[in-house]
Amino acid sequence: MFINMKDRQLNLKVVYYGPALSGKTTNLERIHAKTDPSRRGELVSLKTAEDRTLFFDFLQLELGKINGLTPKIQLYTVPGQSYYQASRKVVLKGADGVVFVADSSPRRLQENMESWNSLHTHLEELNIPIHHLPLVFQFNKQDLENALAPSILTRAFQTGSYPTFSASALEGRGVFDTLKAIINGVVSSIRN
Ligand SMILES: Nc1nc2c(ncn2[C@@H]2O[C@H](COP(=O)(O)OP(=O)(O)O)[C@@H](O)[C@H]2O)c(=O)[nH]1
Ligand SMILES: [Mg+2]
Repeated sequence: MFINMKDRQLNLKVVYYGPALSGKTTNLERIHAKTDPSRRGELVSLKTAEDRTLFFDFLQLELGKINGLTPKIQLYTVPGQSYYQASRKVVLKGADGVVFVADSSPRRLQENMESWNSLHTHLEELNIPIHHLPLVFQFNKQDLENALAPSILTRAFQTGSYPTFSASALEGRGVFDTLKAIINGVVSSIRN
């Protein structure tokens, strides 16, 4: 969080985290495509030649005023490939909230779990207590014929009290439900 008192702006950072290819970039592309251009910036993507996220994607949204401040939500994604450990940690720094984008494909369960564990490790290293951080789960790729049911994923991740959303970022389902939930979580944690 960063408050610029002069411009009465409140900058909030939300990070889309998850294994490689779970659909994090697709979420931001959907949000970008469906948000009024007057309320959003450009989608900035740093990609490799194979269209993979190299460092992060970035999208800024503007919300209605809160207590006289204009909140700007900055959405980031992390690169999922294991050799980008260090950049994942850098992107997480200063996060006010996290969306964990899980891949519902049964073949990706192991990668999901590794990514979920690495999130815990990074937050610990950054001294961010995970239980104080607003976090929302998205079970993406629910359109796949063999997608794992949300009840199975809920159990696998032991999501506890975290909000969970079924989604197909590809079809545009669940993307804004997820976004609204994390924004609500972040805004109410700041109010406290
Ligand atoms: N079937 C299906 N494919 C998806 C969905 N979301 C993303 N994808 C595909 O998964 C691949 C990786 O998506 P991307 O957003 O680049 O993943 P990232 O590595 O997490 O940023 C792309 O081919 C997407 O089109 C989804 O909801 N359903
Ligand atoms: Mg990506």
